[in-house]
This record gives sequence, C-alpha cells and structure tokens, in this order.
Amino acid sequence: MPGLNVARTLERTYEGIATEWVDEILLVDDGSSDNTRELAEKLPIRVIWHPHNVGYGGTQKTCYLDALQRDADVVVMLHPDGQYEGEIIPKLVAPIVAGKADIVLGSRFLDPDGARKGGMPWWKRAANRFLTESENRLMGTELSELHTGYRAFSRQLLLEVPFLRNSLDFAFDTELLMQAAHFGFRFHEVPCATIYNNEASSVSFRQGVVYGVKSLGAGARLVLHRRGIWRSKKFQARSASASSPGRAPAPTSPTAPPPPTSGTGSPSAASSSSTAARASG
Ligand SMILES: Nc1nc2c(ncn2[C@@H]2O[C@H](COP(=O)(O)OP(=O)(O)OP(=O)(O)O)[C@@H](O)[C@H]2O)c(=O)[nH]1
Ligand SMILES: [Mg+2]
Repeated sequence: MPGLNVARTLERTYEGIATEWVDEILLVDDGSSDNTRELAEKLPIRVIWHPHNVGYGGTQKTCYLDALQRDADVVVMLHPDGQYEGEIIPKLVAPIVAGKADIVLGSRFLDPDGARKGGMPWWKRAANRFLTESENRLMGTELSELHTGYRAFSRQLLLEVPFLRNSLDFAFDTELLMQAAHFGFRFHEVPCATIYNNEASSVSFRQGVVYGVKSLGAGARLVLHRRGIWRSKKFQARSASASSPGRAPAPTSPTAPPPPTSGTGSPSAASSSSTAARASG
C-alpha cells in the first residue's frame, strides 16, 4: 500500500484485507504530515517510511522492491485511502497463481454503470474512458480500465519490467502497464467496486490533466521506441535473456490490433476477461 496522509482510512482498509490470502501487508508512508506512520506501526503490518514525500510512483518503487526482496510470489497494490475492496484480493491473485496471467487489474468499468453509481466524477469517467481506449490501441489490449489503482503482479513481471526507471508521480502507473504490454505479459481483469467518499484522497482536476497528458506521453514514447526513432530505457529489457518461454515477444508494431479475448481467465468470474498484448506484423 502506497500511503500519503491516510490516517483516517488506513485501519478500515487493513480490516478489509482478505488476510487468509496474504502473507504480508506492507505500507510505505510517503512522508505523511498526519499520523499515518504512528497508526500503521500499531497494526500487525510491515511499515516503511520515506523521510520526505517522493510521490505516488516513487512510493510504489519502494513497495515493489521490498516485496521482491522478501520473496513475494504475487504482489497486490491496494490504495490505503479506502477506494478499493481488500476483500476481493483472492480474485486478483488467483489468475496469477494459476499461471493464467501476469498482471490482474481490478476494473471499475466492467460493470458499465458502476463508476457513475460509485460516485466517480463525470470528468474522471470521461477521461478514464478516453485514455483507456487510446492506450488499448497502443498496447494491443482490449481492457475496460487502465487507470485503476488496484493491481496484482507476478514476481516474474516485477523482475523483468524495469519499473525503477519510471516516473515518481502518477504517470508511473501507465508506464508500468505499457512496459508489461511491451514485454508481452498477459493481462487479466476482474470487476471491482467504485468507491468515492470524502475520506478518500483524490487527484484534483489539475493533477488529472497533468496525469492524462503524461499518460499519452508515455504512449508516444512507446511508439517512438518501437519504431526505433527514440529509444527509451523504460522499454529495454534488463538483459537479452529476460524473455520467458511461452510469452509472446515484445510487440514491434505500435498499433497492433487488439487480440481476441483469450478466455483463460478465472472461470468463476463470468464478467472478467483476459488478454495478452502481442506482436503483429
Ligand atoms: N496524491 C498522492 N498520493 C500518494 C502519494 N504518495 C502515496 N500516495 C497514495 O497513493 C494513493 C493514490 O492517490 P490518490 O490521490 O487517491 O489518487 P487516485 O486514487 O489514483 O485517484 P482518485 O480516483 O482521484 O482517487 C493514495 O492511497 C495515496 O495515499 C503522493 O505523493 N501523492
Ligand atoms: Mg484515491
């Protein structure tokens, strides 16, 4: 959990976590000015604190580094501001444990009216849809939401994707998805509820615009990298041997058509879907 000033919601978030599926819970306190750290240290969780605020992406870097070094097989990112249900962690983890996916996204858009009913502001819904559609085209995926803060990753993905090269701010999230698609990792999504209330932290309109522009910028860098016009270290594998057998090679076309839904997802989650970004032409 990457956390900034989440004293009001941390305990409730912790209590919602399906602990029977979780070996260890980590909170990285990103230099909060409230008593997030003191509260976290009273809970039976691992706490790491930044001496100064680094940003949402920088906080995730600390989260994933620590998880990898503590031998996690599957890593789930859950926002501690209470906007996602910890109860459904098993649904995010199961496809990875079963070897059917490398990254699982909790989508608030698989239920077509869920985001509106859950209180997501109209401009965030519109921006989310527009960005998701644009990024799907670039990545060769057909996912319903690419801007969720609820994600599970396999250890293999976090080892291979050079996430430490990503932005310190919110663009980190988009960059990580683009990297996962570029390296041919398999995506899966499961429905999750939309929860907006006064206690949750939320990006402002200005932050949202900056995030949207940076997300499209990350897509542009992916295209330029694939065309060999402007290489980015974000899309360079850590070594030539990094590709795993059974995974598609990194796509070479910047506008690869979306693949058919593979149907390899959890059979119990009828409205979930899987897709693998893959090469074409
Ligand atoms: N805004 C912000 N959040 C941080 C930072 N570091 C860690 N976080 C945590 O990152 C999570 C996501 O930030 P939010 O501002 O809620 O953004 P969001 O949930 O993606 O967007 P909304 O849909 O507007 O709520 C929260 O749980 C924060 O506690 C930081 O520097 N800035
Ligand atoms: Mg939030």
